[in-house]
Amino acid sequence: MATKNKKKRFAAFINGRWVKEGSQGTFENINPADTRDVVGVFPACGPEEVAEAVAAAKEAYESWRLVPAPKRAEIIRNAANLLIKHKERIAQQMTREMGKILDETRGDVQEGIDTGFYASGEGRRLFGDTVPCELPNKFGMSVRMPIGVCGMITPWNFPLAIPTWKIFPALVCGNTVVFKPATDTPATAVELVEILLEAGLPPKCINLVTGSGSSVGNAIVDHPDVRVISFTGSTEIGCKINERAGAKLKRVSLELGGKNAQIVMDDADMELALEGVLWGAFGTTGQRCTATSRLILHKKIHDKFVEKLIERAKKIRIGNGLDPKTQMGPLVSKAQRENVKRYVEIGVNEDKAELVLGGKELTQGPYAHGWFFEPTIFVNVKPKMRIAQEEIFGPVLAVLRAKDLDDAIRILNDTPYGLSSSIYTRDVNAAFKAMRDIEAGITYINGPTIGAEVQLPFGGVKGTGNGHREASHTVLDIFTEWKSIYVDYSGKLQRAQIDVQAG
Ligand code: UN1
Repeated sequence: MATKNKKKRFAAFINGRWVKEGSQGTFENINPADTRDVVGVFPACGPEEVAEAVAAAKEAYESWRLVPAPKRAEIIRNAANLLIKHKERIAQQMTREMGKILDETRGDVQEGIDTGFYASGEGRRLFGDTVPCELPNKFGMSVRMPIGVCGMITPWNFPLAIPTWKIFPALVCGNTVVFKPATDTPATAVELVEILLEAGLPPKCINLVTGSGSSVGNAIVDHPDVRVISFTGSTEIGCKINERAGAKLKRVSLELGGKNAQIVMDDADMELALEGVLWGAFGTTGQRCTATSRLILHKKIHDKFVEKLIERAKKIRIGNGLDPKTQMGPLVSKAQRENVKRYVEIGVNEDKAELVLGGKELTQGPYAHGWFFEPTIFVNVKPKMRIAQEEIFGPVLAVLRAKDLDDAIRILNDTPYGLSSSIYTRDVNAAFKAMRDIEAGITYINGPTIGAEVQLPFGGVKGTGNGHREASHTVLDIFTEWKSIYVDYSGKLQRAQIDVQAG
């Protein structure tokens, strides 16, 4: 990796202009695989820039909402095509920016492309209802209306896909956007905004405000002209956002933490289940909201499965994600690695689980300058232990033992979260029982907990969110408001049934 590079300056995009200076100075974006490599220097913005961005988005809304939805959608389709064109370059930069391996950053861009095509299709649907009216010569329908300025606060683990989940459908619906990306991944955000502009989006419809959560995020959440807040990140921050925005009756969509589990029953295809958990737990270095952080094994296959799992996890090739041979990149930042280390200590000391693989940071040789950590497995984990309850967001897998299907589902449900889940079994009855009884927004049968597709709703129950679902057509419920319209073409006053028949 390059040790010397000229620090590239990046800009925020506010009120139709690229702005290099932030009112709070600048911040650096560092390559987590090699901290000597500075990806770029970004403006640290604050409430002033947010106010300007919101004013621009509010002004743009007045004309954007009147552009026919199929035309708005064409711009999003153009953006998806441009993402195809620039996929490789964006993926390379994303790996440098946040560490996950190239195959995964390509996948991240692909998810943005898929979202673009899906959302642009909605420009020719945006279905409402027409329904019969109870009076003659009267017509009833419901239509989806845009809401206004939407504040999008996005995480670093899917630096392109997650912003597109929010921004693309919001724009198709006729809203305008103020976008605050995570401070670990602002370069990908700049790419996305450039692409939207090149695709033909009127500039003031998208505003990119880089900077910290405390100065930019809070200002967006508090601004009275931001009508919708869409946030993906930790449950802790999500709850705070919900309180602040809830006090102003804003619409808030939250996609928060997970403690996702994979169940393996004694009749499962063991090889398939093994591949599933290796991918689910250690893919993206365990830094997906949907990552498998618990493995619930039927007691009959427990020991053998653990043995094979350790053997296979040992062989995972860790390194710089830009190297095509690498299977697992670094953690995104020092803070993230400290957090993972802290949880390993909790597992060993407080919880007294048995650490059977990994548990250490990698600091020597090729790992000397990055935030690398070994794939880590704990066994003898009990459901109430902290490492079985709390989101770790790293390559740490807690293995639990179950007596039977009911016990496995009970253990799976026994956390504050409910995002993704999985069961490996060949028994169709067990599979259907799991589909019904698992408390989660997503359940996979014979597949890992990661890998959601954009045409199905994405989100979770309990501590994972507040009931909204991104992706699919369900995302439209976040970014539109229903309006019911009655057209009376009788030419006379007609009273509704309740008023005519009263008394
Ligand atoms: C996330 O982890 O925040 O289902 C999103 C998946 C991806 C999206 C993950 N399509 O694994």
